[in-house]
Amino acid sequence: MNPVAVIVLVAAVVLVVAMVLIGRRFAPPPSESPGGTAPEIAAPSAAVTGLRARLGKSRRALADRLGGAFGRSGLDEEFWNELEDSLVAVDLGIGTATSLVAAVQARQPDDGEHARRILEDELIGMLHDRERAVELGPKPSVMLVVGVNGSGKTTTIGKLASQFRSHGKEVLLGAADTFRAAADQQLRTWAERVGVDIVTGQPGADPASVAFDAFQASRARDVDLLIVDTAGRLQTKANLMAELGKVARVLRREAGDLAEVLLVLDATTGQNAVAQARTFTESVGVTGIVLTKLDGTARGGVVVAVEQELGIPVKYIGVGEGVDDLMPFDPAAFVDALLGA
Ligand SMILES: Nc1nc2c(ncn2[C@@H]2O[C@H](COP(=O)(O)OP(=O)(O)OP(=O)(O)O)[C@@H](O)[C@H]2O)c(=O)[nH]1
Ligand SMILES: [Mg+2]
Repeated sequence: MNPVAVIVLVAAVVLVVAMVLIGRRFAPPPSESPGGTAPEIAAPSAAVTGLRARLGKSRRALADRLGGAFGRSGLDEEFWNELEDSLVAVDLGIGTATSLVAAVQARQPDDGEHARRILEDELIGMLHDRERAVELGPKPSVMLVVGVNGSGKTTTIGKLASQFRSHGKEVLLGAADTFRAAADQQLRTWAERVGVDIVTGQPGADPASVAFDAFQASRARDVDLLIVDTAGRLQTKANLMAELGKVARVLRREAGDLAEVLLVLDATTGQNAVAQARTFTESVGVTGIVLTKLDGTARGGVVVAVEQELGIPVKYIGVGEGVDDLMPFDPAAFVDALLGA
């Protein structure tokens, strides 16, 4: 080849390479879809993003277990088994997990992501249609708060008092936990912190008589809401459950009806929460559940198990130890926070 032809050829190659590079540099970013428009992805609401962050461990546990499964294109036997195992592991309970998997299967999803969306839909369906609003009745409304030791009753009462207070309600606290030393001091600290009054009894006094005194005080002071704290007790201790029954009876007799009997369940206890809910309901007629410590567990699914098996609505969830770490339970935000893509 003569030298001139070689130079022309080299120049042509350099020119082509340069044009390709320049073209890439200034090319528009690749579009997200063949049609040239980015797919619409709804931004999660503030409630969902906040809850996602708070649910920490529950969310990661489900995501870790299910992330791989949901990424699949083919849905074989192994996929369905993995899905069921994951749902059991986050404490949905075997019965609920099995019926959920059957429901998702019946809707014949095309792939893992489709199955995830159907699961979300089925879960929300299961949690739908329950009365979760906490309404105060005529003054004074009474809330009784019960549960096993350390489930978060006193802390929840502090958070509730703060919320009602910030909505302009006059709140009084009744310290009917006369059993544990320093229990009334703990409640008093909360009362001072949120700026409400408290009625206490002598250590060892009959909790029903403290509840009675607290109710009389709430009527005399014309407060909107009396919240009565009780000592933690195992649902298996019949004498302590009978004592609690008496507190509820006295308050019902005085107040006519109770605005709420809230059972505080610690989400970290997993499936035992269902047994607790059953016995407390038999003893005092629980009207709503507060599921605490959802920030520290990989077992958020117990929410669904409790509602499915007992039909008692979860009204609040506790997501931390701070005064503002109590949220009304919102099924859609909760399921999205657990399963959302
Ligand atoms: N992380 C986390 N901790 C919580 C939550 N709710 C309560 N706690 C903590 O759980 C512990 C026990 O809370 P308490 O409110 O004393 O529980 P209790 O049911 O009143 O306990 P007893 O009166 O002894 O039966 C405390 O350290 C609280 O700060 C929550 O939602 N998240
Ligand atoms: Mg307490």
